[in-house]
Amino acid sequence: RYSLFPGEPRWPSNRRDLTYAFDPRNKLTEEVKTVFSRAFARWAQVTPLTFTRVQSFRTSDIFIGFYAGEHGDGEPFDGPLRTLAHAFSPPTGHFHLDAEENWIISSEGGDGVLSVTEAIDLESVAVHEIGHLLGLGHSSVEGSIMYPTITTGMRKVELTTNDVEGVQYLY
Ligand code: TQI
Ligand code: CA
Ligand code: ZN
Ligand code: ZN
Repeated sequence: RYSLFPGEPRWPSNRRDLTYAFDPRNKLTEEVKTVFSRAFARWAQVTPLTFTRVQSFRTSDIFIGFYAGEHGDGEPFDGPLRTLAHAFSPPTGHFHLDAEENWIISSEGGDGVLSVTEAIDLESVAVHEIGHLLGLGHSSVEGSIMYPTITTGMRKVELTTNDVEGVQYLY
């Protein structure tokens, strides 16, 4: 079963067209930014929400950045592995990733088994964290995107029925 945050926070009905921006200090490549756009598209497909990338980091709804260690929100990152990323419940929009992870971008249609150990698939984490940004907590259904486990080198990006039910309850 999916879960929600206490009080069931969600983006309000007058804010269904959401914008996102990357922290300009990160200087991310287009390849990395494309991974996030694919992750947002998976959620947009099953909800009335849209996600548009904008340039202005200050005025967007969702703020994405890679940071190392303490980065100003009292939830420091911890170097390789353990905590990989965190996202806050709506309508906060902060989505932070640990800059010290060995992030990898696996190809569409890859078999999900990579020889790189201790590497974390960026798109898999992005799809999971966007679930949190939209108001989903963790799911008890093994294999769902919101199930709280991920294996290094593993690609898990397809929403399951349970994830879709959760987000469609909210929106
Ligand atoms: N970060 C945790 C997570 O996103 C942060 C967290 C812990 C959390 N408990 C929470 C967020 C409750 C919201 C509600 O789950 S993490 C996974 C997992 C992490 C974990 O770095 O541990 C993924 C990041 F567990 F699902 F695999 C991404 Cl996919
Ligand atoms: Ca870490
Ligand atoms: Zn943070
Ligand atoms: Zn989580």
